[in-house]
Amino acid sequence: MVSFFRRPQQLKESLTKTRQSLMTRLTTLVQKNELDEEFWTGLEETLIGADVGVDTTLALVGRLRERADSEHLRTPLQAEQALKEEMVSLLNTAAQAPVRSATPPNPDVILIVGVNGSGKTTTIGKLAHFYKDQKKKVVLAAADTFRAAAIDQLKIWGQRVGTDVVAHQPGADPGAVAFDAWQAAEGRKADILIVDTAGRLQTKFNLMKELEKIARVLKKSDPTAPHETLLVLDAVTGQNGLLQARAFKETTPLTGLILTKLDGTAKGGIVFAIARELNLPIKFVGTGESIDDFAEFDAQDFVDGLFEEKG
Ligand SMILES: Nc1nc2c(ncn2[C@@H]2O[C@H](COP(=O)(O)OP(=O)(O)OP(=O)(O)O)[C@@H](O)[C@H]2O)c(=O)[nH]1
Ligand SMILES: [Mg+2]
Repeated sequence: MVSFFRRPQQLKESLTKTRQSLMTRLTTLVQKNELDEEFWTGLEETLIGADVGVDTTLALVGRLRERADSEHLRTPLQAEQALKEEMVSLLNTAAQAPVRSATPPNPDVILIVGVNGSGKTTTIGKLAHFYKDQKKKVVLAAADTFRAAAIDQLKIWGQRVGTDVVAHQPGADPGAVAFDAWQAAEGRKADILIVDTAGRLQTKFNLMKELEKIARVLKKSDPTAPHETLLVLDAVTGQNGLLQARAFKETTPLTGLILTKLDGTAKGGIVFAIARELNLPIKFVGTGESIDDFAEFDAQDFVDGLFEEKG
């Protein structure tokens, strides 16, 4: 859709807790002299401890053991190097989704979904800022009409970033907001329309119906919209976030993920479980509460950030 800049240093800082937890254990392990059973078991425990998840850990370690045999790896340090390669390859395998775009003057439409509190509205503010930095014109749609505060929060982000926000009254039809916002975005020759949605309704069923309706209404204006449907996941929720993601994926055609609050968790290893089990690309990560605490996801930077010492 657009060309991205990268912020490896910020990503690395946000991974401090995960890196410390991982490296404390790994440093002891790689001091061993040989790749014995104790090493492999220790490695499994270390990865599970970083929330990589049991299945994904077993797959990673299984693959490493094969490589140790076929490539005659002898030392834990060699195995650690191979582990990094396997981790990058695992993350890149999931990141193959085709990029879809609108035909100008229609805007690219990004629908943001996720449970309440996962960081959707904050992420939309950061994303708008990210695209504005690239000289893109952005319009925001306040289609989370469930709470009055949600609309105000998006308006505040709009002011901060300097983008238009299309909003109706609290309780209004989110489909109508999305429709008006698309028309406004097209009329104002915006490049990108980002749609905020509710995270909690009376029931999960209602929430899924509402998301479906928003997508349907957008298609009235542009049958190719939404071009991206990104699920926002709070990294702090670890394995529980994975369950949420599965539930969304069953009913909503997702094109990728945004993982927030990486800075607040030692369980950044969840990224591997997510990439492997959901087979969805991770597009961005949230690395703090400020507008700039946001980075395009890059597998190599992520894995480097997990292993290297802060510098
Ligand atoms: N530390 C940290 N905090 C974050 C990050 N992203 C969001 N938050 C915080 O998470 C909280 C919830 O964020 P919101 O953006 O309101 O979440 P939401 O998904 O829109 O929530 P609902 O509108 O209730 O569904 C806020 O306090 C944010 O500042 C992040 O990357 N790091
Ligand atoms: Mg919100």
